[in-house]
Amino acid sequence: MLIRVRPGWALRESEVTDEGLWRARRRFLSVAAGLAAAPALARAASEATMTAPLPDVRPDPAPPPGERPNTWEQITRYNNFYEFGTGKRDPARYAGRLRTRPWTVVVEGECERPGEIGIEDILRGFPLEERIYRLRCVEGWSMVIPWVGFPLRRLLERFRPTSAARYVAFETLHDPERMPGQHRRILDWPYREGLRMDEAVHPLTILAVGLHGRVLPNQNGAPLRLVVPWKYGFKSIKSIVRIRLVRERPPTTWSQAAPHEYGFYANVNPDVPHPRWSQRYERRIGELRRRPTLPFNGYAEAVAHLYAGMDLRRFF
Ligand SMILES: Nc1nc2c(c(=O)[nH]1)N[C@H]1C(S)=C(S)[C@@H](COP(=O)(O)O)O[C@H]1N2
Ligand SMILES: [Mo]
Repeated sequence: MLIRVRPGWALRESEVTDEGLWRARRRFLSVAAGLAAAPALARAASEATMTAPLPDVRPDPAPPPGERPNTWEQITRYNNFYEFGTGKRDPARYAGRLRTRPWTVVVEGECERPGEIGIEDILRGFPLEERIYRLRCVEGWSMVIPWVGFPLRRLLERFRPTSAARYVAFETLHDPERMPGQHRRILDWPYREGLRMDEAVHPLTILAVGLHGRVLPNQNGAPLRLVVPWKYGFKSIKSIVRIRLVRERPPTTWSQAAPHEYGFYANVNPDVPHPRWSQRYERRIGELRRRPTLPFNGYAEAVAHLYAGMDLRRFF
């Protein structure tokens, strides 16, 4: 969040009378005092919203060079999570009520051992790693987020996918009592996403259970959300309760709602504009300047081969 304060020294002396000058100085001093107190206050306020630390997190061995993660405050107060409202500040306000214990994820479909797994077993069962990733929203803003999670493929392995499993489909919890945004039919609930199997088992694809070394806050998709860093943010489905291994490409929420605007792949691509705006530039939350958007969100070296020979304008 940007707070704009007109600095006292911006007043030119010729603008003010003696009395005015005195008032301007006094204003300057109180603004300066306010600014000095601000970081401490902000720290206290943001500590109040912080979740518990996660133990035993292996640090990211390859953080993106030259990137500084966004703050806790920025990452947890500016969100898209339509189950709690369409405003960017709605999730921080309203997601707190969602109880994420107990929580069970069903894994079913084309696998030898369909079943379910509870969030406590997930937390115990997979070594947690930090992954500092860029997140690029289709709307044109971006952040750098230090996720805590583990590769999705580690979870899928446990259920033994068969060779018939060519895609993975994901669903968010559907419970309008706990997710009041679902009382409104703005989307076809539950929120659904999908990946091709090779995308799902790619080592960059993770399930996140935390950020900034702490338990994932509800507004960011607790207790378990997908993160696919080379795709637009909407692919990173939150608060997952069902994972289905399937033969056919599964329907996904945004490509169903507006098929001309959102495709199944949704790879970040500055060369393919959204029909209503360009995707060439992005604005990092907390900055004023625009940055050029990178192909595959900067992860081309790791993932471009997955799409060799595909027309990325057609398969957007
Ligand atoms: N269930 C669900 N998942 C969702 C969304 C949503 O509305 N519902 N929004 C998506 C969009 S558009 C973005 S940009 C990211 C935002 O993640 P963040 O709030 O953790 O930054 O979540 C994605 N996952
Ligand atoms: Mo997004």
